[in-house]
Amino acid sequence: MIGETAFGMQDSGEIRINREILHAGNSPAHYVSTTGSHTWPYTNSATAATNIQAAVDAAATGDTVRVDSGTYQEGAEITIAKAITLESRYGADETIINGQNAYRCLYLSNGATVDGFTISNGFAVSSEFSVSGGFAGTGGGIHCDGSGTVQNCTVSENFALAGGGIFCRGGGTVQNCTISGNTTTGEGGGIYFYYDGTVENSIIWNNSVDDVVNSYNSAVSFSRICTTPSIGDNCITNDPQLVGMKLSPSSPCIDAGMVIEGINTDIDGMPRPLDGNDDGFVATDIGAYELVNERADSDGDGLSDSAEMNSFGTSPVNSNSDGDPASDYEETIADTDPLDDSDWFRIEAIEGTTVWFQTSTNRQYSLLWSLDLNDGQWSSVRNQSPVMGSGGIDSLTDPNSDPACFYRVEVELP
Ligand SMILES: [Ca+2]
Ligand SMILES: [Ca+2]
Ligand SMILES: [Ca+2]
Ligand SMILES: [Ca+2]
Repeated sequence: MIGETAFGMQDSGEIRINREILHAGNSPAHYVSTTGSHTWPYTNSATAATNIQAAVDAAATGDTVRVDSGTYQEGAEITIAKAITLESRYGADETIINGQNAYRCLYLSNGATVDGFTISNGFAVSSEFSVSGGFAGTGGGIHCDGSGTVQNCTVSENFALAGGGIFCRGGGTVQNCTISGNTTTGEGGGIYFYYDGTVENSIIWNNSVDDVVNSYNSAVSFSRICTTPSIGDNCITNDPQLVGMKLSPSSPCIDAGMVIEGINTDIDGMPRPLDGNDDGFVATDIGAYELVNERADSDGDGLSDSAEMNSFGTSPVNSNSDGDPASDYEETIADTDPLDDSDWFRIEAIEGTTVWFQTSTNRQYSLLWSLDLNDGQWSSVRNQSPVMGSGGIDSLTDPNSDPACFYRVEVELP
């Protein structure tokens, strides 16, 4: 077979086309799913790649690779050597990159970002240089080579000759991560910096033989870290009281962290910051997880954070989740949909002394009247008891047509 390339005519019995190095047109997102059809360029859930590396290879600078829940064991380290974002769709608890105790989990360079994964069982022991160019025996979980950002990840049970969890060589940024239970036989059980790097709002605790090594005391910025011994500004050296990788309610990391621009959820997609110690002030927790305090009402709308997330599905950091004229609290009282901006309790029409309004079968309604809107005095209409809603448009009529007045409908639990 004869073909022409930039180097002239070539004669070969075989032509190989590696399309995976080409960008797939206008496809800013590429998908990964264990149940995908693995159809290049993996631009939706149905055609998703079944391994992360394939979708990374199909992505171009600025693209995002979105990964469905699952455990990804790809038989070799995942190399991301371009400025793309690899993110989990449903949080780190459900999205695991597992090195099978045989190879490093992730290699990052050239501005790659990883967001929302559990990184575990990575293994880096070779004294050789790896295929990707980095030191092969460093960073059992993740190796950042010159750059790379790791956000909202837990890094645990990884092993390397240096930097058991993470190794940063000449750069690398770690934000809102919890790094615990990693091991090295050298230095930097949790994380090892070899010149330059940044760590913010992260827990690095209970790694062996140590947590953090900043070799040559180079220009690494540490802010709001929980580790020991103390390093950087506002370091917490007390036990973070981890339960698994989450915080216990008495952890010193609760409300002790910093807001990082562009990150407004925790590792599980929980909005942050929340008021974790119920002192009336919201603040980010250190580490990957934001703790929900059973009593706290972070947005001050009258509903507790836990009730909003577990019962109503409303935002614990927004007093009016759907932006309609009624607050989350008012909608729960009126039994309207707090996530539908076309649904809130209101008077639909008034004809004479009859008032029309949308009702719920779980609420009762009564008619109030006032002679003067300015004095704010409202009274129940005489000779009328509250009525249960029908679920449709209902009405209440004031049998007293005199004197002329204003009306209001009150809704309450029966
Ligand atoms: Ca908090
Ligand atoms: Ca609330
Ligand atoms: Ca709310
Ligand atoms: Ca609504």
